[in-house]
Order: sequence, then C-alpha cells, then structure tokens
Amino acid sequence: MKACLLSAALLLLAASQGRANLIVNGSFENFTTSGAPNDTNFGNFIRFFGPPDTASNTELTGWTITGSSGGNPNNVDLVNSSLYPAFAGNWSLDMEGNVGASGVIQQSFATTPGQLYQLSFAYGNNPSGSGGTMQVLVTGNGTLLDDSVSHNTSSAANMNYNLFSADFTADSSTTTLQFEATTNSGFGVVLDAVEVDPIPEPASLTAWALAAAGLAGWRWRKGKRATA
Ligand SMILES: [Ca+2]
Repeated sequence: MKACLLSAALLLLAASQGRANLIVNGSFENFTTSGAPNDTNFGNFIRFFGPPDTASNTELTGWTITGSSGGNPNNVDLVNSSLYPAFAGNWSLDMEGNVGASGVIQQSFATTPGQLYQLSFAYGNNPSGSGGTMQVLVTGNGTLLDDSVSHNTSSAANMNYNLFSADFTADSSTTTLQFEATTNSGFGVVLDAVEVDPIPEPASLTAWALAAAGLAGWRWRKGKRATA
C-alpha cells in the first residue's frame, strides 16, 4: 500500500514536471534544406522563403512559412548560435529575413474544446539591428489570443531573452499558433523555445495533492519509526 502510494505520487509528480509540449520543433533545431527557391544556406544562418517566393515552405520541421505581410516577401532567418546565442539548443529564428521581409510562420495542433492551455516562448532581437515587433496569434473557431511583443535590448554578448507566457481556452479540435513580424528592418524579433502545454484540470491537481499528502504521511511515519 505504501509502495503503491509512493509510486502513484512519483508518477503524478513526473507528469506534472514533464510538460507535454504540443508544439513540434518549438526550439527550431530540426529543418531540411533543398536550396532555391525554398532556402539559401549562409552557413551560420539559413534563410527560408515563403510566399510570394514559394507557395508555402515546410522546411522548418513542424512549421509552415505562409501568408504574407503587407506584400513584402515572407522569409525568416534560422540563426546558429555561432552568430548570436539561441535561448535553447543551437538555433533560434529571426522573424525578419531580408530587409523588407516580415516573416509569418504557423503551426496547428490538436486541442480539446474547453481545455485551458499555456503558450510560452523566449524572445530577444537580432543584435545587428535596433529591435523588432511580432504579433502572436492563436486561433480556433475564433481568435483565442492576440498579443504583440517587442524587443530591442539584445547584444551578441547578452541576448537578454524575455519569457512570454499567456493562457488560452481551446474552442475547437484544432488550434493554430501564428507568429508574424510587424516590423521589416531585416533584423527582427528572435524567437525560441515555443511551447503549448495543457494546464491540468482542478481534478488532477486534487489527485496530485492527495498523492503528495500520502507521500508526506508515509515519510512522516517512516521517520517516526526510524527515531522510535
Ligand atoms: Ca533553439
């Protein structure tokens, strides 16, 4: 019984700590390259082109570079840490590629209507420029989250990444997350570590609390026996 309670508590603890990220390749570590017109590989960064240069581009695994922004060419730069440090792993995404480009990327994922989710990501700005702004949009049947972030304090020595976090409630079985640069200097918001995690229902929190209480009780009794 004690072992059983202990296992249950540990399992629940592991589940609460191991966040179930619904976003594929949220750290932008995985990609393919095929050359023009989809990408240009500069070595320490790769420029991925979307519309109007290509119909859409899925070379950035999990993501679609799509849409357009004000008629500008849509492209983003995947930047290696050798140029400036990523927040996680070796790569981060500059939302503005060419001068004049305002990148638009999106990813859809399965959701449960009525379930609460947390979107989080890290953002800085390409230190070669003077800062950038990006729209953050989450849509299901309707708009679930519409926000904007700006950043202008990054340097190659200290990217000074900020962490964004906001909740939304799904209203359909598929939800789409979209990031769109709204500035186009060619040195935009740097994006990394994108996550969407379901927020546990109060019922599972109660189960966790009960299991944790059981574990505490077991430890207390064990301690009491040891000192007796
Ligand atoms: Ca990364």
